[in-house]
Amino acid sequence: MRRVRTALPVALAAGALALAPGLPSATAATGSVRLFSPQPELTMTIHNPGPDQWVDFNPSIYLKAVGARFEIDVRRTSFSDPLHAVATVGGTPRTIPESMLDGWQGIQHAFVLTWRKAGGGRISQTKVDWCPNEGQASPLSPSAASRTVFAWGCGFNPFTRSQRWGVDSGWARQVLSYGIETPDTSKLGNHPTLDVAMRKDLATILRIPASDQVLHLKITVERVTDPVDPPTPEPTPGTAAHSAGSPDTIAPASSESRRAVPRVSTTAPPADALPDLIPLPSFGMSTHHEDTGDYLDFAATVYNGGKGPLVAEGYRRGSEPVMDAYQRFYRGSTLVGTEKVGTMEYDSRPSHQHWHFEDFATYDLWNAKGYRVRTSGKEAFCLAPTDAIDLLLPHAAVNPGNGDLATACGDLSSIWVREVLAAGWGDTYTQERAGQSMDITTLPNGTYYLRITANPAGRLHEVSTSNNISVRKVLISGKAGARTVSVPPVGVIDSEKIYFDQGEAP
Ligand SMILES: [Ca+2]
Ligand SMILES: [Zn+2]
Repeated sequence: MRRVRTALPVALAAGALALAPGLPSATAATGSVRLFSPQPELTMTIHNPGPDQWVDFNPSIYLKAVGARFEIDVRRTSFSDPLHAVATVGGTPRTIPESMLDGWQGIQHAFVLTWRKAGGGRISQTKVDWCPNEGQASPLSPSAASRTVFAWGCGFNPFTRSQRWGVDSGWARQVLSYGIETPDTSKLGNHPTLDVAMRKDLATILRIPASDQVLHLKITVERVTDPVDPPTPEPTPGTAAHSAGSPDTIAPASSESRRAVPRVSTTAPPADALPDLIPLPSFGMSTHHEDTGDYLDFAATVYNGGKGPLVAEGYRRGSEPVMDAYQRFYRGSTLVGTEKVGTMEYDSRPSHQHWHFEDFATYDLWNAKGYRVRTSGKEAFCLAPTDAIDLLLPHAAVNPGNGDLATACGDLSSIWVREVLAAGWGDTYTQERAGQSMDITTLPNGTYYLRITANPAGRLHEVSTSNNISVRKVLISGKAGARTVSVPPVGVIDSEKIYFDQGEAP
C-alpha cells in the first residue's frame, strides 16, 4: 500500500498571475529575495455568517528571487547528527540555526500575522510555519527559466538525508495563501488590516531590508448568504471534452502500437550511470489484531543514492500477464545501456491494478539469537519517487517531475510500462494488512530485528550491494489480541514521534 501525501489544496495556473516584475537593477548584481503581495487590498468573504459560516480569504503573499537563485540546503550527515541548514542569497551562504527549523518540514514560526481593527487596535496575532517549497511557484517574466528546479514540498520521511528548498532566479513562490487561521470574525469589523512580518532573525539571514520585512494589507470584509440548495450546473453542450479524461490528453492509438523489445547491451552497464539502492531503517511501527491474528505493521523506504536513475521497463509477452523487464541506463537524457533483469507481473488486487517489478525488496524479522523467524517473501512494486531523501547528492534529480523519464505503472491493457526511481528519491510502502504485515501471533515477546533487503536477487545493476540491508531493532510485548511494539531511536532520530506527530496517515 503506497503512502499518499495530501495534495496541494489550491493549485493556481502559473500563467494566472498578472505580475509586473520590474526587476530593480540595483540589486540584480548580487541577487536578493523580497516579500511582496500582488494585491495589497484584498476582500475576505464570510459565507453564511453564523455557526455554519465559512471564510474565503487568500492573503496572496509571495517571495521572489531577483538576480540569483535563493536556496536553503538542509542536510543530516549521519543519523546521529543534527540538521544543518545553509541559506544562499545572492551567492552568500549563511547558516540557519537548527532551532529555527521545523524539522524537515521547513522554518518554524517564519511569519507573524497581526490582525488589527480599522482604528489600529490589535485583534489577534499568530505565528505560521513555512515550508519554502510548498506554495505555487511562478516565473516573473518570459525571460525566466520555463521550469522550476525545486520539487514541491519539504521532507517528511524521518530518515531524510538532505533537502533543497528555494526559489529560482526570476521566479516567485507563494508563501501564504488559503488556509491561514483567521481571527474571530465577529471582531474584524468591515475594514481590518493584516500585517505579515517575516521573523526577524530569518529576515536578517535572508538580508531582507527592514522596509521590506512587513507587508501591510488592507482588507474589506464582505458577508454573503449563499442560496440554500445551489442547483447543480447542467453540463454545457460542447464542453464535455475538457472534463477529466479529455480525449486530447490521450496519446493517439498509433503511438501505442507494439514496441520492439530493446536490444541488450553487449558491454557492461556504464559505471557513471548506475543507480544505488539503499534501504532506510523501517519506521511507523504499530500492531493490529485481525480475526485471530496479531500483526506488526511498518513502513519501508528504499531510495536511490546512486549516479543515475533506476529505470525499469516492461515489455509484454503476448497476452500473458507478464512482462519481460529491462533495466535501462541514462546519462542525462541519453540512453547508454540496457540489461535484461527479470519480469514484471500484473497485480490485480483492487488497490494496485498495475504492473509490479519483481524482486525489488524483501522484509524479514530476525530474533535476538540471529534466526530468521518471519519473512514477507518477495515484495513487488510499481517503483515511483514518493519521498525526497537525499537531494544534495551530486547526481540527485531535484525535481524529477521535470524530466521526461516518468513512472507509468500501466493497467491490464498495457503492453509496455516504465518505472523510475530518480537519484536522491525513495519509494515508501506501508505494510498494514494481513498479507503485507508480519504475522506475530505465535512469536514470543522480546527483541527482534526488522530487516529490509533491497535488490535481494541481485538482478538490478547498481553501484554497490554492500549497503542493501537495513536493520531496525523492534521490541514486541503485550498479550495475545493486544500485542504492542516499540522501537528505540536511530541515532538522534525518534522516527515514531516524527512520523505519528506529522499525522501522515498511511
Ligand atoms: Ca545498493
Ligand atoms: Zn502496486
